[in-house]
Amino acid sequence: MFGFNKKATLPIINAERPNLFARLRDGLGRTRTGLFGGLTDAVSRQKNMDGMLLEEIESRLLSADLGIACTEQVMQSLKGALRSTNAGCETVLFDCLQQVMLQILAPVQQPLLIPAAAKKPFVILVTGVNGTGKTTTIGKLACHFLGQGQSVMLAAGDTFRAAATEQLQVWGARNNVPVIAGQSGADAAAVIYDALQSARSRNIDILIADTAGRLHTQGNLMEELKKIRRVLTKFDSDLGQEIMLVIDAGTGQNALVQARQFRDAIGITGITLSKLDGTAKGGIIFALAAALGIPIRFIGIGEQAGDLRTFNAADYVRALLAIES
Ligand SMILES: Nc1nc2c(ncn2[C@@H]2O[C@H](COP(=O)(O)OP(=O)(O)O)[C@@H](O)[C@H]2O)c(=O)[nH]1
Ligand SMILES: [Mg+2]
Repeated sequence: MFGFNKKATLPIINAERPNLFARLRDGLGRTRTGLFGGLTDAVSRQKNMDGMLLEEIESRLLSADLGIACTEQVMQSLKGALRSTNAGCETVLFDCLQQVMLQILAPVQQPLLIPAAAKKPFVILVTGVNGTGKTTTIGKLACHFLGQGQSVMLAAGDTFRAAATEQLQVWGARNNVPVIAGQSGADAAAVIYDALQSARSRNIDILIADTAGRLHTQGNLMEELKKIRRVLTKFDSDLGQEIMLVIDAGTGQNALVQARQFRDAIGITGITLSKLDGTAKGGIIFALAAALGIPIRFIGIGEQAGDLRTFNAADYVRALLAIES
C-alpha cells in the first residue's frame, strides 16, 4: 500500500481509537491510489522534479476532483517549495501536500455541537438529491448521538416512497429510537410538525428529519423544503436547527453545483460527505471546502451504523496520505 516514508508530523487525534483511523485510511484507499499510486516511486527516483512529473501530479489532483482552484493552489505551493529547498522531492511533495491540504480543510472543521441549554428538541433536517445517503446517514447519526447519551427521535419526511419510511423504521428499530411517520403521500411538513410536537412532549434531545431526494432544479420540491423550514420556525422561532446537506463524494464537480443551489434555496448549515469509501474522487472535499466554506460535519465511510465520523481535517489528511500514527 502507498505510504510516505516519513514520520507523522500532524497531531494524533484518535490514538485511542486506532481502528477508526485504519478504517478511514482504508476507506480513502481508492482516492489515495488515484492520487499517488506508482507516483512515489517515480518521485523518489528523482533528485529534481521535472516538468513532466509536475504535470502528472497536476492531472492526478484534477482526476481526484480537487477542482481547478485547489489544484492550482497545491501546485503553486509545490513549485514554491521546490524552488526554496534542497530537500529531496519526496519530502517536499509530502510536506507540501500535507500543509496545503490541511490549510484548505481546517476552516471547515466545525463539528456539530448540540447546545446543552437549547430548547428541546434540536432539529437536524437532512436534505440532498436522490440516493446520496440521507436515510443511511440518519441511521448513523442516531447511533452517534445515542452514544453521546442524547435521546433521539426520527421523522419520516420522505413521504414519496413507502420504502423510504420502512428504511427509516428499520434504522429506528435497530437503534431503539421512535420514528414518527405519516401515510404514504402525506404532506412532509405536516409529518415533521407532528414529530416536533411529539419530541417536545417527550423531552427528546434531537429530532432528525428525513426528506425526499430532489434535484436542485426541481423548483416545486425545493419549495417544499422551504415550507418545512417555515414550519420549523413557526413551531418555535428559537428552535436550534441544523440544515444538513448530504453529498455523495462520488458525484464529482457537480457536488459544488448541488451545494450552491441548496444553500441558495434553503440555507445549508452543514454538510455530510457520504460514500468516501467507494470513490476515487475524495478530492471533492477540498473543492467544497475552498469554494463554499460550509462546515463539513461528518464523513461517511461505509454503510454500517459505525461508518460515520466527525470530520477532522488532520485525521483526513493523515488518512489520505497514509501517515501511520
Ligand atoms: N459505501 C457506502 N455506501 C453508502 C454510504 N452511505 C449510504 N450508502 C448507500 O447508498 C445507498 C443509498 O443510500 P440512502 O440512504 O438510501 O440514500 P437516500 O436516497 O439519500 O436516502 C444505499 O445503498 C446505502 O447503503 C457510505 O458512506 N458508503
Ligand atoms: Mg432516503
